Amino acid sequence: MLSARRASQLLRRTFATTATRRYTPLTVTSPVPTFFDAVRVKGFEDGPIPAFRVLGPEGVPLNATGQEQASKADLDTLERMLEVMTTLPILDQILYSSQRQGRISFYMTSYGEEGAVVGSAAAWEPEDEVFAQYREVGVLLWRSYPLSSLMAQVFSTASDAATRGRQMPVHYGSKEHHFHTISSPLGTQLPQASGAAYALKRTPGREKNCVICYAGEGATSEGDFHAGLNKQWVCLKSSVPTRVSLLTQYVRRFAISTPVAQQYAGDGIAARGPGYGIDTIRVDGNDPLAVYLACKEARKTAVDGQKPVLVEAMTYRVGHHSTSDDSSAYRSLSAVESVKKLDSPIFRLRRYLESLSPPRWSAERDAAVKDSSKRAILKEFSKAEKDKKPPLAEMFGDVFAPVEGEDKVGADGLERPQREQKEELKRLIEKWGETPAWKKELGKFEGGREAVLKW
Ligand SMILES: Cc1ncc(C[n+]2csc(CCOP(=O)(O)OP(=O)(O)O)c2C)c(N)n1
Repeated sequence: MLSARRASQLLRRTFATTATRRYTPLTVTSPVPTFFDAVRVKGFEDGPIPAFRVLGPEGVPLNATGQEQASKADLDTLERMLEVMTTLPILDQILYSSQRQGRISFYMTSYGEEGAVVGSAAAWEPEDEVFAQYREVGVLLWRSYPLSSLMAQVFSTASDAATRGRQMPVHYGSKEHHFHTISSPLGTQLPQASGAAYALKRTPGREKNCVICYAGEGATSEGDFHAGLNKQWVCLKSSVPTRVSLLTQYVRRFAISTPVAQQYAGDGIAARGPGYGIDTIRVDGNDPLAVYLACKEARKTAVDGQKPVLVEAMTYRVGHHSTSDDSSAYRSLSAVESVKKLDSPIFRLRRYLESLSPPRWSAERDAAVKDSSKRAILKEFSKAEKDKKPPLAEMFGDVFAPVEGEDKVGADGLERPQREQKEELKRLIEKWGETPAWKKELGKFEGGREAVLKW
């Protein structure tokens, strides 16, 4: 134990030395008051931060420089990217309609963002730790996450290893695939990612890995975004690609119904990177090739340079926010249709691969990929739909970590609030369990009503 006097001496000495070490004399001064409100990029001083783009909307490299950039991408990787990007809308269509039919409770699609999600996923190493928001199932597909696990999560079955049937659909997680379980509250993943980056830095053998954190522009208005970015200055080992809806300044982008015009007043999210001393790039998120190249470079900077990187991918959510949303209430359907027609990331990459000599994609290949993906998805869908959910007792566990010697915990390992909830459920099931509606629902859980009566 330090005496108060000794503690105050130490404090004074610490502050004194820190202040001396940190003091930097001002080297650049201005004789007149100079205010500024924007980040200026060399060569683009007069306008907003430029977006890196290789392929135009028709899938053609912009010019000779674009051609040179495009040639840096490995063609097998681009082909696999297109396979996954082609599979995503099929998965979305099946799961979205199944929610509409009442077969699952909730869903969120990736429509329009396939290039930003899969293009970035392809740039990471398989053991890089991913903290996603919720619209990045494409990263899991890229990492060959089994469709059986995906369906188990969506249908909350007993085989759902990540969330044991306790979470809403799309809250995937897989230790094996280095994909941390999704959290619903916006921004949660940002400080978590910074913490994980710090842990990686201290873990022998993980020196060549980094942490990836995805966030939409709505999430970047949370305080956790700023806490996370500031913390990365210390962690020095992660990259933060954010998804920001939209490609041109004329199409509106949304966080549910909040348009970007109400989300921030500055030049997007990229403008914030330099404020935290972070290397930053803005990329056309609907150009999968540009996203891939930018993220590869970002990863190299993060790992070799041991520092954080911010990648802002400008894309557009063409689907509704979720199955709980009807976006026609806040944006015109014709605007959405025109983005779909004029700025499809899938079309861009497909056109590019078809135009190569020899071609790396064709109408036949496209049809074959769609057909086999649909079959594989439907097979696992049908199986998971029939699978039982975990026993009802499962829902009460894992709320609090067990504390050794803690007498509040009962024989079943539960704390008082969970024990009371469990008893209440048992009471209700004893009373109503035989009514047709309850009987039908209880039949979906392993052990059903009988298991509950034995509690
Ligand atoms: C802390 C918190 N506030 C509000 C919500 C409700 N909410 C869920 S998603 C969302 C919009 C997020 O938009 P964005 O980050 O741009 O991602 P997008 O859905 O557009 O991909 C909101 C407000 C939430 N989940 N958490």
